[in-house]
Amino acid sequence: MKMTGAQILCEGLVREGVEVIFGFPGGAVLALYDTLPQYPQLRHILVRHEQGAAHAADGYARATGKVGVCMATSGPGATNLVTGIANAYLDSSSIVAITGQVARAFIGKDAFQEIDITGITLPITKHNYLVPDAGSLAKVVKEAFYLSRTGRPGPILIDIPRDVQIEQAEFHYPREVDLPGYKPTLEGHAAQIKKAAKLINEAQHPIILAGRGVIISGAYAELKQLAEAAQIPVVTTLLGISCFPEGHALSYGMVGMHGMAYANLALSNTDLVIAIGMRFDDRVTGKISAFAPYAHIVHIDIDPAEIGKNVRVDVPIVGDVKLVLKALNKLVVATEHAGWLRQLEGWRREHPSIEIRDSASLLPQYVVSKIHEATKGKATIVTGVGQHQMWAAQHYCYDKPNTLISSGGLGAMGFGLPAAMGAKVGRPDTPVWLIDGDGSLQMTIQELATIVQDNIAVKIAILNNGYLGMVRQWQELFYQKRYVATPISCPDFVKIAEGYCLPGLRVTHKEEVGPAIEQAMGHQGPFLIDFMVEPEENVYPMVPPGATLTETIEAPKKERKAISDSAKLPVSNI
Ligand SMILES: Cc1ncc(C[n+]2csc(CCOP(=O)(O)OP(=O)(O)O)c2C)c(N)n1
Ligand SMILES: [Mg+2]
Repeated sequence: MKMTGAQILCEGLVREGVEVIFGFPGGAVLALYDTLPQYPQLRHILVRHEQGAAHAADGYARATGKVGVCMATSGPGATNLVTGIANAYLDSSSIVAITGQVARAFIGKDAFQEIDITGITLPITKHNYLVPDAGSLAKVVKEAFYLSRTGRPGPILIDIPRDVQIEQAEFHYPREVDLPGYKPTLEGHAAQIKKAAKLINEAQHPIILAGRGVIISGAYAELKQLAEAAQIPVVTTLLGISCFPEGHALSYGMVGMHGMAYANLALSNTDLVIAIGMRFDDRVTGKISAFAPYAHIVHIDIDPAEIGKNVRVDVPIVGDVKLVLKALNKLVVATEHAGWLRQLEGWRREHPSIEIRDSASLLPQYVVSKIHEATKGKATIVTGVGQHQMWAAQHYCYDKPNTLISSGGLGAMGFGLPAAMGAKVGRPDTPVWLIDGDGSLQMTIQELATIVQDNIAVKIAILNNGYLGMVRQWQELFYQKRYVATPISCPDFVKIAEGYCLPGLRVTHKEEVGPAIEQAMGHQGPFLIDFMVEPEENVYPMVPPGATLTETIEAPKKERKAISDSAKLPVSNI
């Protein structure tokens, strides 16, 4: 049967199980938009900026485990997607971005709104396509979705010239993909798994360091089985949070720059790191040469490129985390590590790390803990980037699988609101709370209009400190309090909410926190609360950039003191 390119695309999307497209129209996608009403199964959500479309697709993908889809016109529409695509790339999120392109005859002529978006996104996509003709489109769509969700997930971009969208071609949707060069290894190598099991069975002080790969592969039960059988403590990366219940006796929380001091100590004293679905980001390792100095390292990851990239690995196992753990669990013998666990408990008592200090003022940590209390830990939490992101990671107890959605690798301010919108669309029956910063929210605040137009019931908690707080914290600690360009004004967020037609509240006192959260939860639609928190609160613990994980700065007991001037200057970017 003959169809237009636009119809072929839509048929493919339907066959791939797509239910929602986050998009924004323009000249080069007019034919696509004109075709959409023929496919009522495809819900289109009109964002207010294409960056929002990409982050929303990303949030949706992380919340559902499906592929998120975003769509934009050529030129500025396509370039506006770039941050969102990069974000999905660094956090291994499966999105397909569809862009319009100028007609084939105009490519290379600097035509109106012509941009080489496949060139631009080459380093930030798992793969991308410039579709040469309508006859190729079905195969491209099939491949794009397959590539995006299999192996190490990632973003795929499909750039479709506007004349291809109206060109007619015979429609055959392939049953299978034919990609001889792409065969992700799923089953781990048996001999390597055996070696890992031997190390695990012999270790005295082992630790599991789990990342988002556990969540992507859905290996919650297998991870729990391994930890419980051999009584191995579990620590996670930021994106690994919620891959293992934080209320579990073997859970020791997040590691790294703002990780728990006791977890960092455990990592620095272990004799075996079992790294699962994580990539040894510098925010996790601290000074790389001093990372886990006494340990053998087993590294399980689906992407062979991650093995040995940042740290030396003794036993690499390339494969899908769930399948590898299944095989590994058969070889691990039940053990007790009573002495080691006692040691960890001792460290936890000595370095409580996330105690909220007694204060009459409105502390951001307190707000997060109250959101946890009110939602009984059942919400999906989405964050912006900054101090509030770290407080959201530290002070909400993530007991349920896959309940934190945050921008890890790229650390993209502006991720929060659109990602929360995508997460809520993907999980309509789960409360979704956005914990955002006053700076971060201002980057994509226009998506308030989208959540109102589509009644996407995101609850928004702004931890409003009047600062680009995380940068201010670095200026306080490493630049002698020279607050250059970090005090930031904001609009009256409650009035802004009113302007966008959603209810909003301002909270300035501790006592108002609980009732305000209850009010937001009792409301059917989206709701915004502007929490005016302590302006110069810092995130602790903190491992200064370039320092080892044992050089943690902890929250000062009485007065806050900056670390000495001789401390290393930051070597990496915030
Ligand atoms: C797009 C982008 N620009 C700049 C930064 C650098 N940066 C990291 S955190 C931060 C401050 C965030 O401020 P806010 O959203 O108010 O959060 P807070 O730290 O105050 O909680 C900045 C500017 C970034 N991560 N992303
Ligand atoms: Mg702020």
